[in-house]
Amino acid sequence: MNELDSLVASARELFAQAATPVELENAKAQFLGKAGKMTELMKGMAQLSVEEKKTRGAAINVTKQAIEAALTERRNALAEAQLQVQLQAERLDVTLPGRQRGQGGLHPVSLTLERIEGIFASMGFEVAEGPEIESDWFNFTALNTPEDHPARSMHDTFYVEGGTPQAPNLLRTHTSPMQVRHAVQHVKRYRNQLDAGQGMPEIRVIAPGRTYRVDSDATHSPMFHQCEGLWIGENVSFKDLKVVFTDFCKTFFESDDLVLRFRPSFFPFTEPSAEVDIQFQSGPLAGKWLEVAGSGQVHPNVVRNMGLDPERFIGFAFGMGPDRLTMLRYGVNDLRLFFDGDIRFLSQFNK
Ligand code: 2U9
Repeated sequence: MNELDSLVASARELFAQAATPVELENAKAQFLGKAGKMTELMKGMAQLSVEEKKTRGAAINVTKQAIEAALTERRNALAEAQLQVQLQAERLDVTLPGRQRGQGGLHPVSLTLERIEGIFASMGFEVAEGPEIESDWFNFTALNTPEDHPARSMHDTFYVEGGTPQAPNLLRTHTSPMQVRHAVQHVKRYRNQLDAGQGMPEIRVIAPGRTYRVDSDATHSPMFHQCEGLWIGENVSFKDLKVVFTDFCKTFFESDDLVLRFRPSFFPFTEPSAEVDIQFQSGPLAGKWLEVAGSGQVHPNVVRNMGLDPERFIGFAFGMGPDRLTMLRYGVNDLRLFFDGDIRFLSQFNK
């Protein structure tokens, strides 16, 4: 092998040993750089004759081209290797399942409210919804709540801006004010008929929604839900309330195997009043009396505040706590779980 061929061979070898583009460029300098082997060869031509220069020059050129070709080949090989490494590192598995958008669901208490509304709607009750900021009149006075009742103290109720200094607006402490609003509207609509000595369709309405009281522990939240019901007509009796409420409980808890008990109680807006307890005859809650609602005959003053004559119209009302009904139905023992917003808890109700 002549001197030029071995130069090409050693260039190939050095280029092959270069593991990175930087090492390769350093190796290149040894051959093609200003102080490299090729420059040295060119300088060596100075003493040659014109004829010798021609053949030697052509041979050197071939050598140079061979070295350049070897360099290009190695550059490409290194670039390709680097690309492979990068591709491997950034590899995407396009066969993986895509990221799904989370599917939302209803809050357990909303599920309960929907159930309650559905059951009462099937018994001819309308659903009335309205303001959570109420006036003193609709929340207390119209409902026969005396000036000195503890519920009216700053200690028990959240007062807000608006209203009058003597009777500021507040976050409603029950949904009954909505039923007063509904009843007033109803009576207004049939006023002429009533004044002409004719009747009016019965008022049958439930008011579900958020209510607020200054209270917070394992069984009380400052925001809680209520669903109150009202039934007013000329011929409604406690018997009707018992039938409706018993039917409701059986449908709600999906069991015919339960009994109700009406226990005397007191509310300013009803007289007489009763707490409603239920007892399951079978299943995990069997035997215990569970308080599920309050009820009573609407107080004559409240009937009057709706614009009706209490001598002619009689009404029955009930109120229940959907939060507590949800706890009973699903066996949840801490009310706060419903309002902490922990998705691990809440998602269990939408399976
Ligand atoms: C009008 C007149 C009377 C609704 C009633 C109750 C008894 C009652 C509680 C249930 C659980 C409140 O959230 S709770 O603690 N409610 O005990 N509610 S009678 O009486 C009315 C409603 C509207 C016009």
